[in-house]
Amino acid sequence: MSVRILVLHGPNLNLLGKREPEVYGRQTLADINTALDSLATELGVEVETMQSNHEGTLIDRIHAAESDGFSGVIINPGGLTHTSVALRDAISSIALPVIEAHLSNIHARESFRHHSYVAGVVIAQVSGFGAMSYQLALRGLIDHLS
Ligand code: CA2
Repeated sequence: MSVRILVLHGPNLNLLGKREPEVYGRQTLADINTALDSLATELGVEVETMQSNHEGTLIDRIHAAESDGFSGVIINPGGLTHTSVALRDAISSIALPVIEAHLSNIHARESFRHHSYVAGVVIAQVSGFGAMSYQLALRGLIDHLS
């Protein structure tokens, strides 16, 4: 059975490509997911993607990730990055490696985006490469697992 990676997109990321293209680019979430699928095939792994605007739904998926058969998780927590102790606790409660991905460079934006609650409990943060942040996160996670 091949390695399976769970990719979680947090609140408002369903709006990608439809609003604020100057900040987040023109690619839609569907475009990002399709590109991730292609890279996964190239790397010989499987990805499952999921977007939710609800903190609890994301936390439930994180809790279940290991029993659902995933080997690792990539998450863009969206605005929850800067607010959610609960999301951090969920990530820290699982044994799987987790990578934090951001489209924009959160450290070059407003000061309230400079702090990430999850950064201390993930194996790496990829920030600022646009849609490619997810691709780099997948490559890094697969390298980490092998
Ligand atoms: O750069 C990222 O990936 C972020 O996680 C995106 C979040 C933001 O709160 C973080 O600071 C950085 C925002 C996601 C909302 O995306 C939108 C896309 C289009 C239009 C409006 C929001």
